[in-house]
Amino acid sequence: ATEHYITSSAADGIGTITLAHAARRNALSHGMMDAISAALAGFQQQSVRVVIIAAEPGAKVWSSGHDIGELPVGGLDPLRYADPLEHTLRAIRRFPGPVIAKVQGSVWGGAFDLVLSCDLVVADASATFAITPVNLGVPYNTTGLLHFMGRLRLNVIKELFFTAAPAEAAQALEWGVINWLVPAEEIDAFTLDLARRMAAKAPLAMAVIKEQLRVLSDEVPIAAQTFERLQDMRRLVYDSADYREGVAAFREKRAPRFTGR
Ligand code: KGJ
Ligand code: KGJ
Repeated sequence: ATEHYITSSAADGIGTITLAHAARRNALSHGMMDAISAALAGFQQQSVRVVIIAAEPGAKVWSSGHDIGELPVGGLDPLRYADPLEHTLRAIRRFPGPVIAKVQGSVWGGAFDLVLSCDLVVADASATFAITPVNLGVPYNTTGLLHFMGRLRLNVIKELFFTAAPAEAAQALEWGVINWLVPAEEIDAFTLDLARRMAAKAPLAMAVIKEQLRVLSDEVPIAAQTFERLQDMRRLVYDSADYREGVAAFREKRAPRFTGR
């Protein structure tokens, strides 16, 4: 297929990825994820120092999150290590320079995880953030929870996950999701200036500090048994009738009827 997912460009050490799949509201499909991962790999080849990930100007939805049409039903873990979305999150986290999310419009589900995987977040007042696995009956992955725990307080994480309600930009600023909340008419210039200032700094020191912070915040040691217990608990969820119902209800554009089974 020749679907067009993103545009990307690089100049003066700054790479920009623009999500450009409006028909699916920038859903994080396999195709979209491969495009972002390839753009990041290309930037690394070109010695890009700082990356900006944005949506197209005027987009009401920054990204609608995991492509729900690609969520597997029939006993498969929907958020595996090898999932294309997980691969892209790792590519962002391991990119050897700062990645800035420039957020205008609504951010849903896995796209919230993607935003938190960026190093800094600049947003305007149109930005909202929702994490929605309980709308679909998806057992969120442990790595993903750790991404939220690396940035937010437990009571905030719980409110976000348990309500699945979009948090407004001002709230997201207070909660620490956003570094800078700026007026819409200033966000492009502001973000570019921030990127330029970082792009002028020593790249090797920057890359190593980013990697040190990633390792220190990601690597939470737990016993093998404990991890396997969590995986078994998650399996009960993605094997459930409720998970199939949640995915079917989205496809059929109706409210899900959950039973707890
Ligand atoms: N995946 C697949 N297709 C999607 C998605 C998605 N996430 N979001 C939207 N689409 C499709 C719709 O099915 C429509 O298809 C089209 O994009 C426009 O959407 O009917 P079609 O044209 O064939 P829609 O809903 O008509 O657009 P809007 O009215 O502008 O609403 C935008 C919304 C983003 C509010 C809405 O599409 C929506 O609620 N999408 C789902 C948001 C969501 O819950 N995402 C989280 C997915 N879950 C996760 O990421 C994870 C990891 N999780 O654990 O749950
Ligand atoms: N180390 C050695 N000499 C210094 C330092 C320093 N950190 N800071 C100032 N000096 C010396 C200057 O070279 C001048 O020497 C004199 O002190 C007065 O400084 O020309 P000389 O008289 O022989 P200056 O720059 O004329 O004073 P001000 O104009 O008042 O400016 C003060 C500033 C603090 C803004 C400026 O000196 C400056 O930017 N200093 C460096 C600040 C800095 O980046 N420090 C962080 C160093 N790195 C670290 O601590 C670490 C651990 N690190 O990982 O990077």
